[in-house]
Amino acid sequence: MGYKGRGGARLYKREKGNLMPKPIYVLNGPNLNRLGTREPHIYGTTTLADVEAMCRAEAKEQPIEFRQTNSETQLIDWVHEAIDKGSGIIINPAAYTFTSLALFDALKMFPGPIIELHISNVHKREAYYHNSYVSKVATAIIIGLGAKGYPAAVRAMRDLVH
Ligand code: DHK
Repeated sequence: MGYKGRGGARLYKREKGNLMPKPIYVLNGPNLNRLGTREPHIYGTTTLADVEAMCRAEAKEQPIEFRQTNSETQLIDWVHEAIDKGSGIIINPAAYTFTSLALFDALKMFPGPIIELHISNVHKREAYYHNSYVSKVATAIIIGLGAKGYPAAVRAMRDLVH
């Protein structure tokens, strides 16, 4: 078994008598719905729908919940949902990474592995992108691999939750 910290035993749910892996939650924050046309020199031209397809292909039989919101409240509510129904969280909180103590507090309650993801290398960018609240609770961080960071995160998370 991979991930032993934070109570890894919460990875499966019983469905019709069978043990089914709980889904990995892939959560995306504000403005990522504009991926593909949003500042392509920074974020590339891959759309969020393309990213979802790449994640589902990499996940294979592992169920995933792939979501995006511009709302901080909605993002926190999905973290709460994952606490009860998920095995792992991959999260690109976008700008909320650097502003939201509330999101940080929500993620602190998650008993499974958390991978923080950023498409761009935020450490090569403006200083207001340098202090991540989420990094303080993340198991691992993937930064600067572009859209390809997402399937890489799914591959890593599959190892952590199996
Ligand atoms: C996306 C954003 O929207 C920015 O606020 C972050 C992140 C960087 C990304 O690179 O995926 O700072």
